[in-house]
Amino acid sequence: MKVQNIIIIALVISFAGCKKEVIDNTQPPTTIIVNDSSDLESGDCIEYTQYLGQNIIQNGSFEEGHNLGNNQWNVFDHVGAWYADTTYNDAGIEIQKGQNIGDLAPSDGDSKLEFDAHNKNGYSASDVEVYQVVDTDDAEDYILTFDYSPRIAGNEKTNAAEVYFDGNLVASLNSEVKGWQKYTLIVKGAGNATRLSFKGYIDNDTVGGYLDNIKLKKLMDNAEGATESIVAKSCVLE
Ligand SMILES: [Ca+2]
Ligand SMILES: [Ca+2]
Repeated sequence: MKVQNIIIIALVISFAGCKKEVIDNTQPPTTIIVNDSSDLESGDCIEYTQYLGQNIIQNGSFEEGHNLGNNQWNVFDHVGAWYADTTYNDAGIEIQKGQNIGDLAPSDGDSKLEFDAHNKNGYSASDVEVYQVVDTDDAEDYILTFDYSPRIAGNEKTNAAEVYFDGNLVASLNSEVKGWQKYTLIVKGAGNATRLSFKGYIDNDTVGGYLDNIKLKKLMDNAEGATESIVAKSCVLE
């Protein structure tokens, strides 16, 4: 195992009532064992090194699965491992490629997804549910990260979207201010064929939220099998 890099993020997990091994990021590392949270009060936080497994999302940046040229867009039934669920809405997946298309550069690479796709290529509606099925370890924790931005400023509904993991709503996305926002969520693995989906709010006006840079990584108990580590922060929430 080789720890390749360290990313600093603020990862907030409630650990009330749990045992947690705490390792700070000094060299040499010091280890503190918190046997219980009885001496911690609401609002108290600790930082520790969290090891992560490899990213298991395929094509999470939407760079593959289409043959778009620079500053082109189109609507697809699937792009790589991402598929449109037409039982939600009769909409395909719109991908925009280029740094100067759709009034916002991608947050990663050259391509991004727009939730409110154009109703073309045979689709009658425009707001898409896009999903990917991944294999996760049942009941294990994973960190889900992605970037979201509205396309339209000053509209309280048209950019809205929801995120579901294994059928559970895990985030509601909306904003009236254009610009990428990074989301970091902890989700629970649900075994083989776990479904991750993103649903655009149905108004079918062909403009809506943008999505890019989706990753899903297992929270590892220790460095064995990990591919990177982050400095995480746990706080007593209640
Ligand atoms: Ca991208
Ligand atoms: Ca819309």
